Amino acid sequence: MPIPHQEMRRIIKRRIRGLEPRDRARVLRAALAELPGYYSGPYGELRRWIEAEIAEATTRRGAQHHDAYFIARQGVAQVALVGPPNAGKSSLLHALTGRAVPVGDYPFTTVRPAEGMAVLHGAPVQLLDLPGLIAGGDEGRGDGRAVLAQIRVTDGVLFVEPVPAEGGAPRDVVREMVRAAVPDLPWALVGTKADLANVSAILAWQEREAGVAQVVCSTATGEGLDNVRQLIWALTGLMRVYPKPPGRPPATEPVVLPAGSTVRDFGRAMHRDWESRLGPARVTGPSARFAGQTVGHAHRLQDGDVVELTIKRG
Ligand SMILES: Nc1nc2c(ncn2[C@@H]2O[C@H](COP(=O)(O)OP(=O)(O)OP(=O)(O)O)[C@@H](O)[C@H]2O)c(=O)[nH]1
Ligand SMILES: [Mg+2]
Repeated sequence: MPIPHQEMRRIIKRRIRGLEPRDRARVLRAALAELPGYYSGPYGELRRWIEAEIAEATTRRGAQHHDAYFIARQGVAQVALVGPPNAGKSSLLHALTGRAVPVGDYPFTTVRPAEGMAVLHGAPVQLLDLPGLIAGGDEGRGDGRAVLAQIRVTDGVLFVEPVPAEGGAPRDVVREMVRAAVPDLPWALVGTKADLANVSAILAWQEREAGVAQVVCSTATGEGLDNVRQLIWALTGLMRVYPKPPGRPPATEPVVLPAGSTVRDFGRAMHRDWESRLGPARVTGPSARFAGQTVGHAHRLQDGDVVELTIKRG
């Protein structure tokens, strides 16, 4: 049972009182990482408040240098595009978010992290474009340490690697290094520049990566980009639940919750006072055996469910 959000805000305020901006930003980031993953409802408000506080702490003079590299999380999840130099990370960020970032046919085009929002199933997912990583980055080669520090606070890693045009290249050292540094983060793999590889090279790559959540794409032709979006959504571990007010059609805007959330979690995300006043709920969608099934508070919802809550008078 998470700490109620008002109490959480008080605790955070107390923790940052009197701190230098740089320490304040550090404490705030840690607090953000502890929050339940709701985007809407009271925890969503709390999240936005913390993000605004971080922005304020990091734009003050004196804090700038330390935090120039750090991109605060926005949207429902932050996913990092990670890979060797020249892999097509920035091209992919541009293709998925429209954000104009430098793209170049040479390594280390990207020298600072950039971000963009990919709207996936109506929910804003923040993608980070990071400088390329090289072997030894964990010992500080390139900007490896700073890049790994940013990866550590994201919600998932999307490894970006060109599909070897001739097939048969060895497994990537970057992947091994990052997975060793952040063993708990979920990850998936995108093979880029598919337009430069022939069919047998693509099949060989897919076969070598069998068992890994992976897709192949090309930002030059647009091929596979929808699959990349699906892969990112799955990586976030989030699901959409559509509230249905009694006697009215379901809302078009979903509430975004962590996968595995229950009716009780949904009620809490909808309104801070509802959790203790929940009556039975009616569910239509993937988690329901039939449309309008009546379920209890512990019922686990699934992506795409429509839920009608009954709220007892308080
Ligand atoms: N043919 C083809 N070229 C691509 C594709 N994606 C990227 N490129 C090219 O590959 C080169 C590197 O692309 P970037 O997006 O800058 O790669 P990056 O991974 O961000 O590189 P760094 O920032 O240096 O780490 C550029 O010349 C791109 O135009 C693709 O799908 N097909
Ligand atoms: Mg780049």
